[in-house]
Amino acid sequence: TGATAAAMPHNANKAAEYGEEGARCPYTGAQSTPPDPSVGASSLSESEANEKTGGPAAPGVNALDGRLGRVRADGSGQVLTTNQGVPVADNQHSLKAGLRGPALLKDFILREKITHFDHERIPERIVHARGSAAHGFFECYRPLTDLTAASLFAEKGKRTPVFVRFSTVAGERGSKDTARDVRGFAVKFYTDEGNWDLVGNNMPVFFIQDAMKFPDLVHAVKPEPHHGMPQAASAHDTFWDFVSLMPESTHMLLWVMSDRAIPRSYRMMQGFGVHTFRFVNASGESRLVKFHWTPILGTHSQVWDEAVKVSGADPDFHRRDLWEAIDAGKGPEWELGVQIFTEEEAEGFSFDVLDATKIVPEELVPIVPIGRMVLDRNPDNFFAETEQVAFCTAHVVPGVDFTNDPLLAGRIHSYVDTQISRLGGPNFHELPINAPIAPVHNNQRDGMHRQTIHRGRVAYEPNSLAGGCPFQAGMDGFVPFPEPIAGDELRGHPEKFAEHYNQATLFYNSQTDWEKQHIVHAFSFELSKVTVPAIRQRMVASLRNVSDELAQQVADQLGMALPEPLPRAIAQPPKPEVEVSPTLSLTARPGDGGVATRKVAILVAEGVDEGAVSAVADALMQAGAVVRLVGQRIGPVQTEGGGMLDADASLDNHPSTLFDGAVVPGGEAAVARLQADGRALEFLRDAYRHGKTLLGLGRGGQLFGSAGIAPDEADEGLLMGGGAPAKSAAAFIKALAKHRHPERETMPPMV
Ligand code: HDE
Repeated sequence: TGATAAAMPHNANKAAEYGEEGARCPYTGAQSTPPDPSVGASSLSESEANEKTGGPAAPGVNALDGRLGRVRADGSGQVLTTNQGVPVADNQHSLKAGLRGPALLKDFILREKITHFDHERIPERIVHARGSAAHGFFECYRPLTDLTAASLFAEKGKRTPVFVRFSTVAGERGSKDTARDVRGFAVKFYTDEGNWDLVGNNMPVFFIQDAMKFPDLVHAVKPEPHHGMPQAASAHDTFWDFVSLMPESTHMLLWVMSDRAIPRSYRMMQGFGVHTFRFVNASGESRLVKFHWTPILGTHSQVWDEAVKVSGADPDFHRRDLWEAIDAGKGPEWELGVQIFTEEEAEGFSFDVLDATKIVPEELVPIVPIGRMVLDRNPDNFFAETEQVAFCTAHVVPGVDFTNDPLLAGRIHSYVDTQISRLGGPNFHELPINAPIAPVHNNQRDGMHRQTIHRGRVAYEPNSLAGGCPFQAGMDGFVPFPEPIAGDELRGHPEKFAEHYNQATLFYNSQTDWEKQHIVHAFSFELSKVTVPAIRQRMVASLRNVSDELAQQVADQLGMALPEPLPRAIAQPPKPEVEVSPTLSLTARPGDGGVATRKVAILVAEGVDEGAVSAVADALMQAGAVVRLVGQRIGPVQTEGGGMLDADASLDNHPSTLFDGAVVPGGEAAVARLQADGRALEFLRDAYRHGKTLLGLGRGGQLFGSAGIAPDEADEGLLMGGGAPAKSAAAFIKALAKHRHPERETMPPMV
């Protein structure tokens, strides 16, 4: 029909009105066969029992994948339609009364398109607005039935699909990835007994002890309300005003001012459940539990100057990193570990395990690995999956229960509540990304955007008309742990909550020297942005209760005298069990020692030594690293021997902050060109200053001298190779696996 229509005037009776041939005919798009009604059809029907009954997926099979497949749509080879499935003839022009006349109200196609567009945005999350997510699975190492009835921990090798979203906290949806901030680490387990959301962070403690203070904390850290600044940053008056008046936040401040707050990658950070939870076994016995995710790649971070520069060079740095690694088949993996202890043990601790500003040191209760999580599939659609996923701390399964942590109590309410306005009603659990794999049957009905078509006339229980169905599961269902409660109704907190500094000191004293320096620098930087001197004073006074060494250095950096320590809430703080915990240093978890997915730049210019480039590139790629040839511009580069290389990145579009290491090959002419290019010198200076692994081959070494970088035998990450490039490459790979060489840092930087 398309061909015939194209040859004919749109309205044979009014041919003259349509002007020249071609202007008048709406049927200009390619015509194709009508859409296949089965593609993209959404079915949440209960009758598809095989899809909804769950059960352990076969190893290697993600049960969620099949379920989401039923709602995927793909327009390839399909005709364009309205939302009612009516084929659209012309997607270029609105309907007008005459070519130069007014658009017509009856153009339902235009109106539908624009109306839908007008409503494309939903409210962003009030916190954790910016995030990235991926699919994967959790695999249980061994049955944990003695500890918990949770079905995902029932058998060795059992796999449960997961969807995991990482996020920053303070920034808006379009803000940068590399802000100094806490990172969210939210895991949705689609277990065969319902969804369990473990909504954690990359730091094991929190700023506040009680949910009552959460809106205040968030209002303080978000952009200041009068002018909406600063974006995705805590370095401003209102944040420091609030936290300096809340000594309970001090321990968390130490974490946030450490390099934990500027991770190299989502793939290289730990995750923590933060609160103390409960495991409950089938006999109703309960143990207290803390959850820990440990990345196989180790814990690695950026340095501040680098994070600042990356935020300009690639605001999507972490999103891209996660996406590319999964795309390349090298998805990240974490081990899940638990600290298990009894209530009696907890009572003996010098701190309260219901206080989310405290950790349970590993020296006190070791971490036992119980399973692993692999992220192996990127979402198909950012909005449908990453944006619409709704994590709720209230989503627990039989075998997992809460404690009376007063921060957790507020969260159990908040997350469900926020989804109702964010996702537009109480049926957000039916969105494909949120729908459990386990069957859903109850008498909840109706509400905005209801998908399920409930059959029958019974929507109540007890009933006889439906044979009593759906019926209560009894002891097979979720039975809350019968914790005895005694006490008067009152507002207040337990005694141990009043000790605010012991673990901040523990954290500071457990860091390496360079980590301590980064903490000093972070406090100094953030407080230097505060405009009211009294806030700075108060914060430094508080730091005196953590460490005089820390407080003195920060005071020096701020050009102020050391104030008197802030009065403590309790005069005689309890003596902590553990005073140094080396596991709190980033260096405690160096990773698997490999360089897979690490990014390396090889600087090339006309006249580069091609043999050296290929020897190093081959060795790096064999080790799994990602190699980019960075030229003065992208495109072909003639080599010393007359060959051709293709520079796939340039000094402009790929500054050194986007790489983990850099190599400068020889080739006299190439080195001379780079010596005359300020961008190449800046590239090396930044890479050096940020502790990256560097290799100069042959004359390539001279470029370092031009950049002001002196050879240093003691620096393991600064290699000058005079011999065979392959041998130098091996040394480079070994140094790259160490991630960074912070020992070379000086304050102020000398390069
Ligand atoms: Fe959240 N938090 N939070 N939070 N949180 C939200 O829920 C809240 C807290 C965390 O990727 C919101 O769906 C309260 C601690 C993550 O979608 C909201 C309190 C921890 C995410 C909310 C806390 C977290 C959120 C905003 C104190 C670490 C992102 C949108 C009582 C254990 C989840 C949403 C995702 C998101 C409330 C404190 C982690 C408003 C009231 C402690 C990872 O419901």
